[in-house]
Amino acid sequence: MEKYENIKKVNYEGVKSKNPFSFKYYDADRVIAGKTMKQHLKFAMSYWHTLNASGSDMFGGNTMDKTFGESGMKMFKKKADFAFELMQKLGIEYYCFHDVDIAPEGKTLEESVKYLEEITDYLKEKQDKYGIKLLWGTANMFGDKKFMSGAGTSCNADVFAVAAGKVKAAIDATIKLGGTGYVFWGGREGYDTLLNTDMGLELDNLAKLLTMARDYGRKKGFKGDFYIEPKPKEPTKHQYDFDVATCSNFLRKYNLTQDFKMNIEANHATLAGHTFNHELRTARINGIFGSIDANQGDLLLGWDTDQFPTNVYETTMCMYEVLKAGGFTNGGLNFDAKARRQSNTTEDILLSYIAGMDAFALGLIKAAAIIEDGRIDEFVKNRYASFDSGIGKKITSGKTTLEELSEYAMKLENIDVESGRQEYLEQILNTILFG
Ligand code: XUL
Ligand code: CO
Repeated sequence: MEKYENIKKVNYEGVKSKNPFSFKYYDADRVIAGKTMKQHLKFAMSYWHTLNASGSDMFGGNTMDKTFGESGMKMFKKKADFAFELMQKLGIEYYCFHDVDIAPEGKTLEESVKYLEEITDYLKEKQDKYGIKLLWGTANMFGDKKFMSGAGTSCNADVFAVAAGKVKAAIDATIKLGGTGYVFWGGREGYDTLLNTDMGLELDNLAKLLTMARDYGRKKGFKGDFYIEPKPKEPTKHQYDFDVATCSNFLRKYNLTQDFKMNIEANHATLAGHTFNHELRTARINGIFGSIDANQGDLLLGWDTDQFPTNVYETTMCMYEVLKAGGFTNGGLNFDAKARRQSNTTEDILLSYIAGMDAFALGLIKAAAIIEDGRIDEFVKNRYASFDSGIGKKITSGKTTLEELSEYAMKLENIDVESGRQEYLEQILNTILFG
């Protein structure tokens, strides 16, 4: 990695600019639908991809060096120095981390917690100096070999206890740094074969871990949101937190809906066979929309590629859902994304963030334009107009019975269902996107 001193501030220069190190759409203080772009988008840097991912894959080693020529705690301090300079140069005001992203791992939990305390002192100073905030924290409970059968769903009670200890320390770190969220991504909480799995016990135990985390956090004064991050597969064949609908059912069963919302990741949505906006919509209508892990997958590949998001159709429909949900409260847009293995320079990190931030800025502009234009919302409203009065109104307000509906239906002849007009609506979307 190059020295951060070489990174220059990235400014908004507009679409005509040919300067690769400028924003073409992201104009932080521009007001869209009543708020600045910065307030709407709440961009966050993911520590793991940006400071740690080094380009290795199943077939080859690192293509990037992110050690800063150091090791141990010294290296992690250098990473922090770089991270805060990078965020400042990009105008990113939030970041997210796992415990192991920010500090060395000790041989015991006790040793790891000591390192975490030392580095969070350092990060706190940096936050104050740079005016940068923590969006959310989490604990990595999937990397170490003891987590091979899961953490909260492990078959081994000692592993469950270590997981609980890690969650406690990561919640402490999150509170200390003023984070407004705490994430549970299901790591290896799932199974590879039911032949060796007690699914009922595993899910009950997972709920116990989440409940204890909630109780501990609240006791310590944490007022932010707890999040579950749905993902259907990878690393296990079947992850329990399959998608938003599955997680919603889990939260209801275990009485956790008051404190837990969804952290929705685009690439996880497509792995589940859904669109990103399907997942966002499902969360919105269930009152559990919380935060976003912004990235994109490759539909020709069957795994979690965590690419920087550049697909403007997706960012537009995402921001449409965010606007309709009333915007972020404790959540934000965390770039859970990494530069490709072949994009292996410091410049590529900057260019990746610029591309992702611009794609979301453009998505926000276009989403606001769709709402302002009104034709799509109006179409949907009119499509269901039969529920606004008469028998339809009786159905939606719960004031009818099967008998009454049957009697009503007996008298009906030739029912014409309105055209869905999909192509017409897609054409409207294109004219708004491309002018
Ligand atoms: C894994 C993933 C994680 C979570 C945090 O697919 O998305 O990085 O976001 O643990
Ligand atoms: Co994620």
